[in-house]
Amino acid sequence: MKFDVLSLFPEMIYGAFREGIVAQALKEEKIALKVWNPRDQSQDVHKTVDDRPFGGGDGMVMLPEILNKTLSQIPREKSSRVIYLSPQGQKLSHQKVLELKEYQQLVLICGRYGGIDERFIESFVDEELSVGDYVVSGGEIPAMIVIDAVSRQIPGVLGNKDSAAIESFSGGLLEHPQYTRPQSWNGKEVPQVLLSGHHEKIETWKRESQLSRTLERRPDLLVGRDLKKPEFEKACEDLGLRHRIAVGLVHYPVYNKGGEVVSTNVTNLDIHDIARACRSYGIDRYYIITPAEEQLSFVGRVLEHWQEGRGIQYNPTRKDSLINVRLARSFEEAYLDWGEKDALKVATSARQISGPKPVRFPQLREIALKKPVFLLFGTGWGLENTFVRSMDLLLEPVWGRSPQGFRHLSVRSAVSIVLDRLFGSCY
Ligand code: 9D3
Repeated sequence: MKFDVLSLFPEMIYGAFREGIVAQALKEEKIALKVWNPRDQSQDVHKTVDDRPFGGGDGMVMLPEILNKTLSQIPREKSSRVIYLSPQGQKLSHQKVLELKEYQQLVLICGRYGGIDERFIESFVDEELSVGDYVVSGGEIPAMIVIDAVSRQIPGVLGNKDSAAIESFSGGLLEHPQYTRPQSWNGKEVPQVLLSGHHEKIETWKRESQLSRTLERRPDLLVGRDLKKPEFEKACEDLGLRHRIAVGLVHYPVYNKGGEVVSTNVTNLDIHDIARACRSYGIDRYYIITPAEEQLSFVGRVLEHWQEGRGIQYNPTRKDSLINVRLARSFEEAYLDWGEKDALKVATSARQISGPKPVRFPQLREIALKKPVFLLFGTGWGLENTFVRSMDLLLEPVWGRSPQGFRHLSVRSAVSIVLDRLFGSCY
């Protein structure tokens, strides 16, 4: 791997790699590094490399032609990528590092001042990379981060001893805590299992610490992983974290078209489709809530048909999708039946309603790892206002992107979208 860096401060880059793992790799020629200073291409007496931005604004903008001349000097390998380090770029990740290590050459452009002329980016830059959502003084330190992270992935750069570290982020988990001598220090002991010499138990302990640390400190890293897997369930259990979610489909009190508070009819589609969505997303219970006796007996007959009656022969998987379905006469009854005493009551609504604390999807995603959540959906024209005000939180509405502001999802669609946003694995 060859790294070529365009920078007004070559000594920052060279200096960083005079010691350490990357320095060793340079010495052994496992990688190569050269810094190119745009100032060397400047013709005038002042060695100008930048100018004031058209349209005004802070900082000075690096001149495109100077950058072009500097870039043209660099001998290029067949497989080469030009990267501009900038706050506007994609965020660097382990995935990106693995992608970059496949090139023979990375040309890293460091900006200073107010950035560089956009036309140079359009003409010569393959991609822009950021190192995170905070401001640093220039592209040099971000370029060093790229060089360091990519170098570690080049075969032979890490000794055998360290090469396990290559895995560290691929596992997608944080590392377990480390201990060294003495066994007892500052009144604290090294965990007994690490001294036991029992290899298998030690490995289990390490894995469990990784899981519980990640759950506690970086639940975002677990987005998209199957938290219902036994090892996660155990780690969650140990920490008192478990996805405990109930969904309630409320048929009373809800509004009708005319804004009156009514009790709606239960529909066959809502029974089955929402049950299947709930099963697919690991929801513990799906309550169909209606005070109307004839509605309750209708649902009872439907459930009986698929769970015990002739429906079993017709479609055996229906039974499985319906095992978490329950009937309740009111929300209170459902809440008591579920038995999660400190469950958060979370209403959903397409309308903005004053009262309960609004909560956004990413927030609720994290809350749901720590507390049981009862999610309520209204049929008809939505949950009645005082009912919504009796809840702990109001989930933000699902915003689509209809240019005319059309926003009339069926409750079945809304449930699926909400479940996927809260528990789905798109990232
Ligand atoms: C007028 C300039 N600034 C307004 C806030 C924007 C700006 C441009 C360039 C601020 C800092 C910088 C220097 N930073 C980088 O070049 C940079 C960077 C960063 O600041 N954060 C995260 N990743 C990166 S990659 C390059």
